[in-house]
Amino acid sequence: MTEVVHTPRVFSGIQPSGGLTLGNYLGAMKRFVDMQGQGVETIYCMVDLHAITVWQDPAKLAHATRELCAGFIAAGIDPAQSILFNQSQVAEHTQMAWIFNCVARMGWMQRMTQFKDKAGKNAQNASLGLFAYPALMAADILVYHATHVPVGEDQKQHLELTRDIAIKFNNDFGTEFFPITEPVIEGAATRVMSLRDGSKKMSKSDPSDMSRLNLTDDADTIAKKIRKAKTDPEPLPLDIEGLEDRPEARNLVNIFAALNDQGVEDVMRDMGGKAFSEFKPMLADLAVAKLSPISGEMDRLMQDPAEIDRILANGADKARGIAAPILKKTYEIVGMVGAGA
Ligand code: AQP
Repeated sequence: MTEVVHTPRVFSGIQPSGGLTLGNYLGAMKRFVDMQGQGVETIYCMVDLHAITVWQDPAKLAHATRELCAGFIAAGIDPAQSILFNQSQVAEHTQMAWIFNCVARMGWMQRMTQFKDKAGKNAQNASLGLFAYPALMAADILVYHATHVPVGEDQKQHLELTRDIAIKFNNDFGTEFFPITEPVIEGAATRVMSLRDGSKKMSKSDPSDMSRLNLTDDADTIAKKIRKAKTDPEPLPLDIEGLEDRPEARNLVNIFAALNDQGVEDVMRDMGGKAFSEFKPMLADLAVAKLSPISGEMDRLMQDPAEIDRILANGADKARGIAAPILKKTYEIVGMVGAGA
């Protein structure tokens, strides 16, 4: 069999499960922007079907989807250069997910740490959708034959599962139809941690608003959250090695580096030895300078929700144009009558 070479294509998604956090911005969105305009097709999705794996108030879900779209555009995603849409408008995602539900094994899903974290002690009461989430995520990616997926570190396990699904499908059906997708996890902020607990990731759904910076926070709120961020009593160490075993200090330094487009070593060269009382206001100023223009632009875009809906519908049309033939071919490979017609 001749080896199939898949054209490079980037896909990634974010759940409209609440406001955007600094973790989503630095771990995902900022890197989505970097990948745009590099001569590779970029597809970015508001994954509303993933969001409903845990309860979402319908009105809030619609608002969060539009706000997320505004966030993408405010952060620098250009709907003329990237395909920008919400998942539920392209039915091919769920159709492909069913095929993958039948390829993935129960044991694979049971190993997923995100399910264990989100379901908590009450796994029997979690939705079936939360359990099957990684198969839908594999469908999101593979229904576009995406070869590269920029994500934060927390999504690594799900991407490995996507690769396992592609490999098993290809083996089962004797084909090389699906690419073996590469995760793109790089930079200082692939894992932004909670401001209240350096061992937990910063998350939209953390019950404490003080644990995260939201892209919609105003300057005073950002300064207050950073001032109150948990730290230890020691000043910053003199070098990067000194950050080991100091998760809160390491997190703030990582955030500074990522916001300032610097390496962690460079930040330590400039900031090593400073007390937190000196470093935190500098971090707050930097965060305000970088995030305020984004939140201002989000506000402006949210004044015209009809325009956002037009952008999403237009993006969905373009997305369907890629996904429909890939789904059709998948059905044909699986043996569904009528798929080849
Ligand atoms: N703390 C983080 N550090 C780095 N990257 C992060 N991402 C999320 N949190 C961090 C990245 O953001 C992208 C979108 O994530 P998502 O919204 O699909 O779901 P998530 O990873 O579960 O994010 P949240 O904020 O924790 O949402 P909830 O609370 O609803 O579960 C992904 O690329 C992710 O890596």
